[in-house]
Amino acid sequence: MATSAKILSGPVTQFGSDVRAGLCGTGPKELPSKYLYDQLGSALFEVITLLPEYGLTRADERLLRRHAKEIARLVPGPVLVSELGSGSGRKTRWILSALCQREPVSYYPIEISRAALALCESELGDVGCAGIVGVEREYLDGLREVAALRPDGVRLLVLFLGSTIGNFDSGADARFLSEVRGVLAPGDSLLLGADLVQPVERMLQAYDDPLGVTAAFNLNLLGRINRELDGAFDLRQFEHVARFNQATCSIEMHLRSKRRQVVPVRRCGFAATFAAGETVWTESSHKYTRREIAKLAVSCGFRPEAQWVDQEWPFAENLLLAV
Ligand code: AVI
Repeated sequence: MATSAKILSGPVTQFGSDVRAGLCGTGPKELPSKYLYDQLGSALFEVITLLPEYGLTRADERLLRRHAKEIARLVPGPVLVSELGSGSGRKTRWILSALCQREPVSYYPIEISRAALALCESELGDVGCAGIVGVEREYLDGLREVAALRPDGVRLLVLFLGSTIGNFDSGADARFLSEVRGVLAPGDSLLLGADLVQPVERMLQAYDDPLGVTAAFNLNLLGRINRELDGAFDLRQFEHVARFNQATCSIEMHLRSKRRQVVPVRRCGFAATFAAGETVWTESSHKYTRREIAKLAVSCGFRPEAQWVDQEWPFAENLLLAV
């Protein structure tokens, strides 16, 4: 079938138009990494966090558990806590519990997925003194709403954990942190988790595990196109590729076409043509240096207050004060 073949099409969603733009342009093919997280993708990501090769999430949680009291001491109260991307809420309990020992705290997780918010509310329901209000919004819209709700004299503590900051394109991390800073007032804080650079082989193993869970997580994006956009991807005709990009200091995930193929995406009314060996870039995961995080924070209007680094897996928890 030629690329221009006419195919029955229905109403096109944002997902549909992003898929068309990513697969039909003249340049290298790419798909936004946020689409990796449908229900199946989110479940696969939860499994990734349990893999022996992927130490990032465990390091994040260890740091929060070990230093929660100190973090609570460094964030003067009264405080309202908001989290960008709550995930399962498992890591957040340590911080909330520590803060709640001082005074009652309200917690506003911000997520575009209602299912994730529900999971987080049930995970943290027993923390006790924390009132939990899920905010089903994009990060910045949600944060603006939460900031507008804060009573006089109450500071905001924003949690951005798990090194999601590393999934922004190069330069977009700084733009995003500057926008977060723009919503905050001087004296508010941001707790930022960031994965650090380590030997390339170890980083590659974390994104190309022998069990194939990360491969399934990546390939599921094509499965999602099949399910939601009536695509005709044969997942066995693509393979997961993880590579280290030295220039951007990122691990990249790609999907490589095993042969030349033309794949209709019927609901969007197009077909994508792949050459043998051609790749679709699906995610970048930037790895930071400790100093880079401090420089980034300062350039975005924060003062680095404290940094904790895990002993087993190079990961940094950073407490940043809005100045
Ligand atoms: C969510 N994010 C920080 C993960 C990461 O490590 O970049 C997503 C992920 N992709 C593959 N494995 C995990």
